[in-house]
Amino acid sequence: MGQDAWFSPFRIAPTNVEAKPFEQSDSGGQSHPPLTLTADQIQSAVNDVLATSQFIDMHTHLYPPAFGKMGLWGIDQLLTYHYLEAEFFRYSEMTPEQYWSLPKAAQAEAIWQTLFVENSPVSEATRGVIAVLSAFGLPTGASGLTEGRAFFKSQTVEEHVPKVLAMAGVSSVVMTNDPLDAEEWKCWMNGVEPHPQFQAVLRLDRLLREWSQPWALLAGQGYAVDDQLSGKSIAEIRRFLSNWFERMRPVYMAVSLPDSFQFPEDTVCGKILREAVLPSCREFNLPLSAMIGVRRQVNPRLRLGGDGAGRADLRALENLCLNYPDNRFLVSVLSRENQHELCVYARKFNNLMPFGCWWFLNNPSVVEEITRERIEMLGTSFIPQHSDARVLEQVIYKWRNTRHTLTPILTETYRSLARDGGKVTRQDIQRDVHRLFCSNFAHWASR
Ligand code: FIX
Ligand code: ZN
Repeated sequence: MGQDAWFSPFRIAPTNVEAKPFEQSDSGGQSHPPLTLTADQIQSAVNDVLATSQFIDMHTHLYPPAFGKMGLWGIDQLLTYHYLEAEFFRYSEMTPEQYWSLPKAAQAEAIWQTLFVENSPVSEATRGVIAVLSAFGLPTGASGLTEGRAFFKSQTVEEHVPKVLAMAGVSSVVMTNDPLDAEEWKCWMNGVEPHPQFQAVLRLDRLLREWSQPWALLAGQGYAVDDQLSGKSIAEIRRFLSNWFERMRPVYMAVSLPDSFQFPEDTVCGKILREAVLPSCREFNLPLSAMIGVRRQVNPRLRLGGDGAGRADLRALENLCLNYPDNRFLVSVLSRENQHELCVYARKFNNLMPFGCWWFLNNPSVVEEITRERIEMLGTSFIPQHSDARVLEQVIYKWRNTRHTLTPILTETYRSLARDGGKVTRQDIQRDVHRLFCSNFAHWASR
């Protein structure tokens, strides 16, 4: 399949501009300029546009059915999401070691009992499960999981996937694809069929940050590389990236980076980034997504739930944007303290696109603060959110919450504009929502 076809889901219908009742005119066929909305009308127009617009989910950990067991869905997976596992250990006497020794179904039951039966599910992640159950008409206050399990068991994944994406108002999702993951490698090498609603991303964490391990894997696959990056190693890493570009047709390359990330830096990571990844991104015209500020395995006993966050020195980002003007950078920072700086840098460098409220920031209070700041400093030239969903049905609650949080923010933004004497029409709101949640990403990815 060619690049154009692969990109086709991004070319979703331009803003839907049909008139709503309060905008209809009795012009008798004559065309009038779009109706300027009053302060009262702005809220319902924002509400309606957000509710009816399709979004691109530009960073997830979801997979289409062809990836088999890699694609997580259903009640047991929802309950064993690592956000909930971390919360579970705050309430339960069970040790992580005891928990990990249980089969998945028993882990899910322990989490349901502790976080949903014995305590009120008021955190963002627990409310998410409630919202998903409720969206499918399943009981939210049951003492066990029988009904939920029966429901998900009766679904076929091929029908369930598009249904869930439609329920979430998401036209397509972007995956996270690591060619150095054994299971994922097998899927791609078996010639997995592209799915029209799932875009690939070439994820480079292992390659960039753990070179002492994957170099031998690459060597075993016929690439002339060594642990010191000597000889032809860099050229061979570029050949590896080129082969995976051809195989995956990714929409960007991506890496998550620690709070201690520095650039330039005389390290293996710095050298691979500078001499292999950045040139390859230019060669294939792909943006590089840098997710900065994760502190991996602060508490290894919690496994995936054991990562933390730290404030990063964003001069590394400044150096990247300044010295590589022909590269495009999609950037999310994990520390709340780095958000304002990120906006300042985006005002300096138009090869920088801030995106999402990542992970520990994806809570309404923090999303609200960050999104207001971004609108005030960048207008609509950023990407407000991605879901980071790991379990399919999470897109339902994550995108619902995003729409809910965005409604008052956009309403106030347009009311302020109207107060300042500006004219706001429904068409303006549609154009802006489309930019924020679709075309800013689509244009950036396919420029
Ligand atoms: O690195 C990432 O892409 C992170 O989003 C994940 O590793 C993290 O575990 C997560 O699920 C955050 O939402
Ligand atoms: Zn992620």
